[in-house]
Amino acid sequence: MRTAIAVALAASLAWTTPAGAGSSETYLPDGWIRLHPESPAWHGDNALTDSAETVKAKLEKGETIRIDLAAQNDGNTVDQFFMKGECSPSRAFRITFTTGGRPGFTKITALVKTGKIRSPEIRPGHRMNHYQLLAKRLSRGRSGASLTCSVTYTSATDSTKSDTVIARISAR
Ligand SMILES: [Ca+2]
Repeated sequence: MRTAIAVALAASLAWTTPAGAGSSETYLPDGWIRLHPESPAWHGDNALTDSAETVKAKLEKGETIRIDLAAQNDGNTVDQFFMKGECSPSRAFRITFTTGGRPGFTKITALVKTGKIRSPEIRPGHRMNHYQLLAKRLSRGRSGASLTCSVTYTSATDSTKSDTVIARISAR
């Protein structure tokens, strides 16, 4: 009897609170980006437009720069974010996406391109920051060559909510 009541209650709750729709819950990924370690300040906090969340770097031949990627949950409920990275084609640079930190980084470039990176659950006001973009200028990269990478975070609950940060890399 107790089991039957519990099942009925669960069914009722499921019916009265459809996930993400028609409720007061809000979902909003807020992407951040920074040059590491030259510019410790994040760009893009509370910004949802490209111009406010773009970093630029010029690289010498053989030079590699690390760009840190993060996203804060600016919604009012727990959410997960999908992350997708896209870069314009260029033979002048090698782009690698990584995750981790100590004791080392793991390359996840192919997975980032698919957009199937899914964060753990993030509470409101908290953020994920375990991804990096590494850009290396190759020896064949001529001066003036450039490419642009965009990284988009999308709410796993409400796919209409997303935010994109941008890195513009050029050869000095
Ligand atoms: Ca942002």
